[in-house]
Amino acid sequence: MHDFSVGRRSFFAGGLGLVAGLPSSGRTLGEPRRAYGERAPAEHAKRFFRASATPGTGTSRTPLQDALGIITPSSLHFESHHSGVPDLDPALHELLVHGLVERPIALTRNELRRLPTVARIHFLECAGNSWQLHAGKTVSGVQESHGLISCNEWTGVPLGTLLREVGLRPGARWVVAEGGDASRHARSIPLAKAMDDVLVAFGQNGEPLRPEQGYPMRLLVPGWEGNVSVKWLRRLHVTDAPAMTRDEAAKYTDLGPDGRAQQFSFEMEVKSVVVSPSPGGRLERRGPHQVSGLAWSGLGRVTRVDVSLDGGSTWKEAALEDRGLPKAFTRFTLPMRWEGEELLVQSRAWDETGARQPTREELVSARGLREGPDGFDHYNGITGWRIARDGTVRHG
Ligand SMILES: Nc1nc2c(c(=O)[nH]1)N[C@H]1C(S)=C(S)[C@@H](COP(=O)(O)O)O[C@H]1N2
Ligand SMILES: [Mo]
Repeated sequence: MHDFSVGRRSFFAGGLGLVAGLPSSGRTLGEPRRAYGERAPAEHAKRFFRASATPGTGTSRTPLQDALGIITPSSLHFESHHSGVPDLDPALHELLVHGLVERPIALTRNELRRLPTVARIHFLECAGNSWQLHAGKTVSGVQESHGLISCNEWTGVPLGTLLREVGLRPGARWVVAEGGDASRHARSIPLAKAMDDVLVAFGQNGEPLRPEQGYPMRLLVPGWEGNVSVKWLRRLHVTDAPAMTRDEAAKYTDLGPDGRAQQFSFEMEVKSVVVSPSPGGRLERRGPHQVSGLAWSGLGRVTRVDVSLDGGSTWKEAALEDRGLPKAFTRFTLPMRWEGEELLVQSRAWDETGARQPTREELVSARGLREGPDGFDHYNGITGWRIARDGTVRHG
C-alpha cells in the first residue's frame, strides 16, 4: 500500500538553490517583432517518425510527454497520410455534395464559410494508437505508445447544417466522404452520426487547417477512429448503403479471437495515460511530486480517473481539470511523494456511459492476441511506467 499523502512538506522543501539576488538579464535591445511567431529557441518538442522510402506515407507522433494543458499545438498534431500531403489551392479546391440530395452543390472553402460555423475542442485518435501495448511490446515512451492522438479546437460547419441545406432525398442513410489526396481515401458514415456532431472543418486552433491536417477542409468526426475524419475533403456522396471502400473492407475491421472481423468499430473507447512522470523523464529529487496525465473517451465526458503507484494494488482518485468537454482531452493530476522507492505508476479512467478503461488482460481475453500490427486496433488498456530507485522512468 503506497502512502499518497504529501503531508505538510512544501514542494520547495530542501531548497531549490539559495537566493542570491535577481537573476542576471541583459539591458540590450531585444529581438525585433515578427510577422508570424516562433517558439523560444530552447524548446525542442517535436513529432517523431522514422525515415522511410516514401516520406509522405505513414505516421508521425505527438510528444505527449511535453504536452501542457489539453490543446496540442498545430505544429505538433500527429499525422497519418496514405499518400502524402497534397498541395491544394483553396481558391480552386471544391467540395462536391451529391447523391441522394435535392440540390447537389460544389463549394470552395470560402463559400463553405458563409454557412453558420461552430468551434469545438475534440481529440482525434488513430485506431492503431497503442497497438504495441496490445502486442505486449516494450515502448520507449508515451510518444511511441500513445502519440497517435492529439486534441485541438476545430472550427467548421456542422455536417448536419450542410446536409439540411442541400436537402436529403428519401432513402438517404449513409454519407461517403472522399479525400483529395492521391489515395482517394474514403469512408462511409451512417447518417445519424453525420447529422449529430460531425464537422466540415476548415479551422484548427484559431487559424486555417495546417496542410497536413487536411487544408483547406476536412471532416472531423468526434470520438471516432481517426481514419473516418477524411482530410482534404473533396466529395460527400449521400447513399443508401456503405460504399465498402478499401479502408472499411481490407482495413479497420477488428478481428475477433475466432478470426471473424467486425465490419465497423467506429468509437474510440475510454482511455488514459500518465504523461508525467513517463519514460525519458526522471524524478530528480525526493519529496513531493505531481502525477499528471491525459484521459479521453469517444463516447462522451471523462467522469473519473484513478492513479496507482504500486502496480494496481491500491488506487486513488485524481483531480480532473475538467471543463466538461465531451470527446476531448481531460487533464488529471494527483500529488504524490517519492522517497527513492521503486514505483509502478498507472492510471485508469471512466466515462459518462459508466465504462471503465480495461486492463490488458481483460482486453486480450475479450479480443485475443495476434502477431504483428494488423488486428490490434482500438487498444485502450491500462498502461504502467516503472520508476527505478535512481528516479529514472521506463516501460516494462
Ligand atoms: N484523405 C485522407 N484522409 C485521411 C487520411 C489519409 O491518408 N487521407 N488518413 C486518416 C487516418 S488513418 C487518420 S488517423 C487521420 C489522421 O489525421 P491527422 O493527420 O490530421 O492527425 O486522418 C485520416 N484521414
Ligand atoms: Mo489512422
